[in-house]
Amino acid sequence: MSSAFTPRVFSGIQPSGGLTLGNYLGAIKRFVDMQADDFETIYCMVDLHAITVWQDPEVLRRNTRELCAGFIASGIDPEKSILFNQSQVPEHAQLGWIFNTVARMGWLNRMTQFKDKAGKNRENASVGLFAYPALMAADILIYHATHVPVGEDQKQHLELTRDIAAKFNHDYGVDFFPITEPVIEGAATRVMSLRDGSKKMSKSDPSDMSRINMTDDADMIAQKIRKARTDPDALPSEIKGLDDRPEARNLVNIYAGFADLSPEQVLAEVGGKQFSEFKPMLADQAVAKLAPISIEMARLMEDTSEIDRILHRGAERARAVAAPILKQTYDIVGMVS
Ligand code: AQP
Repeated sequence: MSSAFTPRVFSGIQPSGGLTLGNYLGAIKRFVDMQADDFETIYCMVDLHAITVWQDPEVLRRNTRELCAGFIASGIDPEKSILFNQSQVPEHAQLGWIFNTVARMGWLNRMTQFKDKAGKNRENASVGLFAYPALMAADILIYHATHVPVGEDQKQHLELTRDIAAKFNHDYGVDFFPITEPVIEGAATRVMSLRDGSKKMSKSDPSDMSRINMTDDADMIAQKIRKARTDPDALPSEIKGLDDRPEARNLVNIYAGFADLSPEQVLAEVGGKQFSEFKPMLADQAVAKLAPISIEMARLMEDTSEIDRILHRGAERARAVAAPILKQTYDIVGMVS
């Protein structure tokens, strides 16, 4: 990557439902860590992405505000980081259109998230769902972001973002967009469903028992962990012992994510224990970390005017970065202004 670019972090989350433990460990917790490092940090509620699958307008409004509350309650400081919702910075959609002309059909056809989300009824999926990764590339590159913290499921979209930047630079003979670094780190980059260790934990899974929601109270968190699917064996002491045990591996990874340990370190501590002993330990960790966040989220949601003010101010700050980059892009492409 060219060193001409200022280190800048961008990432987003869809307000397509309530936040899950997957979003927390895979994304938000790491957003907070990067805020403390020497980066400019820009975090976004990607509402334009959310509507690629139909959303009830009232629910979308509530989810956007609740997501903002989740960011703040988890430790994102709206003074330090730029926090806003995507639709209020029109440069995202404008650059997204340019990238629709750069991305190739063949590239988008390979995206596994589209295949998973469109399911068998692909003919009936929205065009937006198909074009989603080009808009995601625009979300990142409209800020010349150099680092993007995400969960494992977004790896392919970030590779596409790099391909789009490289093709744009090549087609127009410039070195304008950075080749962004994905930051996929830690033990919990892919938190799995509590009911099925082969499926990603997701906000849109029909089973509420499959996930921990950031708004769940302490009793609910403990109950979901108690009922999480496992196997009858004790936990191994070595990581190899988790091979072919996806549910056991998932709970170990979640514990490691909360405790800021590696899975190896967790197994050194809990190897030999039965799940009847390990699950309460995990529940204690989860409740200690998540319950204060959910209480703070509820408090922030009591006065949404303060959230709206934060989003409005965040959008202004974001536009100040995005507008000159869009203008330069238009100049490069040949738009008369
Ligand atoms: N299970 C997960 N484990 C680790 N990271 C995860 N992320 C999501 N689920 C997990 C990360 O959270 C960020 C925001 O994701 P998103 O909400 O924008 O989209 P998604 O990945 O499609 O999340 P969901 O929960 O599965 O949403 P729905 O159900 O609406 O499709 C990303 O960094 C993602 O990697």
